[in-house]
Parts: sequence; structure tokens; C-alpha cells
Amino acid sequence: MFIDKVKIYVKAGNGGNGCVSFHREKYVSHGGPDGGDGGKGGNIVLRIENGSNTLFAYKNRKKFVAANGGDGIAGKKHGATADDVILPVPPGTVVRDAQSGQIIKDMSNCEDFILCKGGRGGWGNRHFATPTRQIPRFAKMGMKGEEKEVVLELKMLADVGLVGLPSAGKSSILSVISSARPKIAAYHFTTLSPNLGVVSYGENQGFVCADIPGLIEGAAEGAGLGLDFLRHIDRCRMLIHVVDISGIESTDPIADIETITAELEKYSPELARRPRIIAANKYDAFDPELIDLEAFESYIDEKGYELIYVSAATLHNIDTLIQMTAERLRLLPPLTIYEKEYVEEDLSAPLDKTVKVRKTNGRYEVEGDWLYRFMETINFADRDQLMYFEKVLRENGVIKALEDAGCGEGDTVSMYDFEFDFIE
Ligand SMILES: Nc1nc2c(ncn2[C@@H]2O[C@H](COP(=O)(O)OP(=O)(O)O)[C@@H](O)[C@H]2O)c(=O)[nH]1
Ligand SMILES: [Mg+2]
Repeated sequence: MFIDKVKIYVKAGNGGNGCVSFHREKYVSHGGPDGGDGGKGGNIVLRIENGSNTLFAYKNRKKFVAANGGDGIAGKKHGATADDVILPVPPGTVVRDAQSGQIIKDMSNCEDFILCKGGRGGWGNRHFATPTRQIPRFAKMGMKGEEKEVVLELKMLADVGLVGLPSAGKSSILSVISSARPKIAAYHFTTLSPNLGVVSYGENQGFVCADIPGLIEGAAEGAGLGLDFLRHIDRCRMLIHVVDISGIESTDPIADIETITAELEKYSPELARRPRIIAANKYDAFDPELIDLEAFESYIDEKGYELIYVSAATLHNIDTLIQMTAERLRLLPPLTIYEKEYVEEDLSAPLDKTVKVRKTNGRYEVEGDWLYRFMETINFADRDQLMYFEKVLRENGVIKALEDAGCGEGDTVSMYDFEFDFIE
């Protein structure tokens, strides 16, 4: 079974919690706080698996959760960082946000992609010793790992798409122009998964060609395939439209071409307009009694297609077909790589920056989605970043909100995994 579209749920690991602990040693009367930090949660990472052309691996398993970071340990020891979960995908897999359908990432010729970031570990109490608080008894929780529901959709990376009615000879042509060995059958409805073939030409003018199951074939299967297969030629720079000219299957090649054009248009008018070479196949069996070549050629002319008579059986004009295709490709823009559409709620977005301040047990707790996200980006161990953090808090009214809530000199402020003393 060929799988080229799946919905999966992914979640990165949470950060481990910080530890509360005090240093104890012989001869050291008052040991300081030494609770270690929690470890980072594992990421969910997508990795291109070259040579693969199916999402079959996701047919049964649809949920992937990375492990949480380990909790911090006494003696200033870090909790363990959890391993990433690596999800292999075939090249050309487009990742979309399941809800909005927006593209998060096109896995084409790219490095590993972190789909969900693991949460940062919480700070142990060793961080919270300040002149006013010599014995910090608190540590912070780790941050939550990101979670997402995404759709993986394979759109093969092919320069050329082979289209045509069942049995026109698409698979036969792919097998004689490339090293691919697709199934070739005397019956209709056999090719049910796309095939990719690499065609070599010249120094480096080779190209990749995709043979997709015919639209009509899929529809006849009634398996909901139909137009779905066309996604694999979405990125194609041009089409080779194979039409049977022998007169054995049909004596009206014009109608055959129009059937396919109508299907292409239904899926995407833009795809139907892409440059097209008509490969009139089975020329070895061509019978001038059965086919009106004059009408056929004037139709092709009028449509502005290029035309070549070929035979996958005798290899007649196959080299010329390859050459024509390579020459044409030279003039066309490169393969489509999809841009990211999905916008994570990042800091540049005009997010609601209001925060809630609450006083509990003498501490001022500050909460807000924006604040949470912003804090994920700050490394609190770095002095410069800490200063930047304070500046952003000030500029966005967080300090004012604290003052309005009654927070004053020396009070403790708590923001998720970070805690500090308020200094005016
Ligand atoms: N005589 C002749 N038969 C061909 C030629 N190309 C393909 N065929 C035959 O046509 C049938 C369908 O071919 P296939 O490549 O599976 O068609 P597809 O459905 O378009 O992929 C097979 O029996 C092939 O052997 C050709 O150039 N000449
Ligand atoms: Mg076929």
C-alpha cells in the first residue's frame, strides 16, 4: 500500500525540574544551596531519508513523544538531557499545520528540522541565593515541550511529470529513459504508486522524471486516489504527456489528450498550463488507416505543445525525447520549493503582551503567553541576555504592572522558571 499523506501528533519532552538541596560536608558548618538544574526535554526532529519515497512508516504509528529531561540533582548536578526523537521522511515531504493547513516546512534538500523544541530544564535552588535570600528553598519547574498536530504530505521532487491515459506507455517510457524499473502491464489500473527515475543527459543536464498512476486509474480503484496522485507532479517544471498513437486502444488521440487536460485542470489550472511535450507513443504499431495524423498535428500546433513520435518498444526517437526535454528544462525555472506559511507566535508578531500579576505567599507571580514564549529564548546564565531581558520587561510594561500590584524593593518576583528580587 502506498502512503503519501498522514496526520501525526508530535510532542517534545518537557524540561526536568530544578532541585532543592543544600551542600553538606564535614567541617563546613553552613553549606550553601546546591540543587542542580533540570535537563532539557528531547526535540522532535525531521530528517530526510534519501532514496525513500513513501510515508508508509507512519501508517500505523501516529503519535511521537520525546522523553522529558531529568530532574536536577544535589551537588549542582544537571539532570540528564533527553534524546531527540528523529522522524525520517522521504525527500519532498511537505509539513503542514493540521489545523490551518499552512506549510511549516518543505523537507527538500535541507538539514534536519526541529519540528518541536524540547522544554528547558528548570533552575535548581543554587541559582536563587541572593544577598537577601541566603537559603533559597525553592527550585523551578521545567518548561513544557512544544506539541503539534501536523500533516505530512509527500510531493515528489521531479523535474518532469509523465501523464497520460492508462496503458499509453508512461511506465514503459520511464523504464527506457531512466534506470527506474516500474511495473509495466498489458492491463489498465496496475501502477498504483508513483515511480521516480533519474535520466542522465550531457555533463550535468540530467533530470528526474516521475511516473504517476493515471488519474483515471486511481478513480477506477475507488480508493479515494483519483486526483490525489497529482500532488506528486505539483513541483514539476514541465510535463511529458504520453498518448497512444497506435490506434489499438483508441483511434482518437485528440480526445485522449483532452481527457487528461481536463483532469489536470480540475486539480490545478496552473499545472495544466505548464510546458508540455506530447510523446506520441507506440509509433512502431502506428496504423495510418486508423488515425488522422493531419488533424492530430494541427491540434497539437494550435495548443502550442511540442510533439515527438516515439516507441518505447523499439526505442525510436527516445534519445531525441530526452534531448528535447533537457533542452526545454534548461530554459525553465527550478523546481518549486515551498515557502513557510505558518507563523509561530513569535516575538515580532503583534501579540497581546499584557501579563497577569498575582501575589501568593509574599511572592509576585507573573504570567502571560507572550512572557512565557519570550523567556524560552533567553539564556539566564548570560549576563548580557539578562540585561536585555530586563529591558524588554521594562519596555513592555511588565515592571510597571509589578509596581502597580504593589511590588517594591526586595520583594520576590517569580516568572515561570525564573525568580529574582525586585530592585527599583
Ligand atoms: N507496441 C508497443 N507497445 C507498447 C509501447 N510502449 C508500451 N507498450 C505496451 O503498452 C502497455 C502499457 O504500457 P505501460 O507502460 O504499462 O503503460 P502506462 O499505464 O501508461 O504506464 C504494455 O503492454 C506495454 O508493453 C510501444 O512503444 N509500442
Ligand atoms: Mg504505468
